[in-house]
Amino acid sequence: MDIFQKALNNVVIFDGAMGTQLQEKGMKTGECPEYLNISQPEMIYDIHLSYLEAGADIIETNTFGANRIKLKAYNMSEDVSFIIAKAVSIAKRASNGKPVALSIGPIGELMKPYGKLTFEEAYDVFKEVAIAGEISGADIALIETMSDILEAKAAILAVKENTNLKIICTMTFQEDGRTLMGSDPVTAIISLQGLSLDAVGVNCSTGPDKMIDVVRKMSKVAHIPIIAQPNAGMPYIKDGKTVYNVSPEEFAKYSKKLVENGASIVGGCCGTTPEHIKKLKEYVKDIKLLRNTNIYTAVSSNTKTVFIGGSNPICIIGERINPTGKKKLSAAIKEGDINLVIEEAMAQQKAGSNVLDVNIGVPGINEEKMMPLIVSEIQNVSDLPLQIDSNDIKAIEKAVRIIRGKPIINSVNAQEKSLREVLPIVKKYGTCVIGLAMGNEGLPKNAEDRLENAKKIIKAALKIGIPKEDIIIDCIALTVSSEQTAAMETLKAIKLIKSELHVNTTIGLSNVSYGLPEGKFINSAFLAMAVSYGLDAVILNPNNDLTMDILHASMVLTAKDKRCENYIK
Ligand code: HCS
Repeated sequence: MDIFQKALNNVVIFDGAMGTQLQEKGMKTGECPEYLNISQPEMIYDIHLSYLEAGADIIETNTFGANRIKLKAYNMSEDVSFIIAKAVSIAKRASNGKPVALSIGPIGELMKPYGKLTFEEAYDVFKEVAIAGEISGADIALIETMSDILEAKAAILAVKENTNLKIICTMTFQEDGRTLMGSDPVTAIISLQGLSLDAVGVNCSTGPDKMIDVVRKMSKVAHIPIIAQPNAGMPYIKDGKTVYNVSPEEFAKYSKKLVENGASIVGGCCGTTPEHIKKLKEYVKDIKLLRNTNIYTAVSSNTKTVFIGGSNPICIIGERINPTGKKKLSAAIKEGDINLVIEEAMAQQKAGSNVLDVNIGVPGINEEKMMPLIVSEIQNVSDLPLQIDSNDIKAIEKAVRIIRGKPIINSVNAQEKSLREVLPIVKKYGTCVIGLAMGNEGLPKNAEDRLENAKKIIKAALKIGIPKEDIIIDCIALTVSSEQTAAMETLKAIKLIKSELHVNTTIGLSNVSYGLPEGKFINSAFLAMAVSYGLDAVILNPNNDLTMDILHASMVLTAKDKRCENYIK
């Protein structure tokens, strides 16, 4: 049986450490661990065999550092495929039909802006590894010990776009409960699981005790099996040797807790031995697995997750990064000067936005090239999740591809062309999407029109496997100055769409007051009404104090501001 199927109901046992086992067996300091696949294949084979004898359902290859950048230190950059072929063949010979996971560790250099490595460079490094692994006969790509969710994303996409391997991804967390680049466990899951992973989780880190909390947090949001592979404690130096001091028995007790808290695939990382895996198996074999049934809508940046809908506060999406009607911003974007964009991003974050909409639609610019650059620059200064707002489908894809976190795509509508172009990108990158409730007939006339269009969007999205909770329907606020009943139709649509289709809703607020003096009064009153009709998110100018004050008051009145905390602030 496929181990991922098995992991839905039964605990799957992974093997334990490779690197520290090699040290144990005499690998010298400074020696290339992956070269041992060539120089001492029997040693690697014996390690695999001992883990299988201890009860592992799956073993991983000795290829953690087998990428061209890490192998450069040993003058072996050109030998990636050869080393991987050797490693996989040793593991397969030992595995006796059990699945073999290709270990894919971090590249060993930091990605921008923490280092110099670009997304595409990282992608190419992982692509070479993944292709070699598949050709050699690996069953699964195990992307492990990741500290940067963007490096993990580059690896996942490299595997997914170039092979048919199943994919597991594990992040590693520090004492403070975050990865080195600052992602917390929930944000890591939100950011990665939508990329069609088969399992996601945590490895290495600080020891099995501290991992329990990480797994508990992950299990509240993960919709795929969670894997946990802790170290045998924190390493320390004794008599010049690195030592891990969690005994097999103690390790197994913690592993049981890992399973009780949501992990369904467990194994070991640095410092663990076949003894640890044997004990672990004894302790976890009969535990009933937890199933996460929480349904929620969430978006993320590198360090933050924002939940949308339900009893969460209204999600405030700042609309200011948009050149429409802004001469200075248009000119700046056209000249490639992004200072104004950065200023807008920071001002909107300060004013209380939860998400930033990014629209750089200036005629004549190469949006496909500029959008990813601007998005990266914004992520360097702001930790808010982003919403990519463009008519250029290539620009959308280029941007969501390199974003750290789970963005929103703004937008898809009910027209065939839009559904056909946008939804596959939403699915592939696991983003949220704003579904504009309009279709072939142009602007909707009434609430029922909006409902029909929303239905079309949801149907098309579900058909290709996009979860309903990733769709946020924009109920389309139209100008009351041209059609006075328009506002009430939008409000009715919010209620109708929420009650009939059970999806989250949003509006682009400022349209409603277009053409009227003192638009802020109309906007604010309309927003208060929309909140009472069940609105979940709003796209607005957060720099308008009146609108923001009314929004916060509305959240108090609709019980969306727990203990009135935001209002009092
Ligand atoms: N699978 C690797 C992980 C190192 S963090 C090893 O050596 O066990």
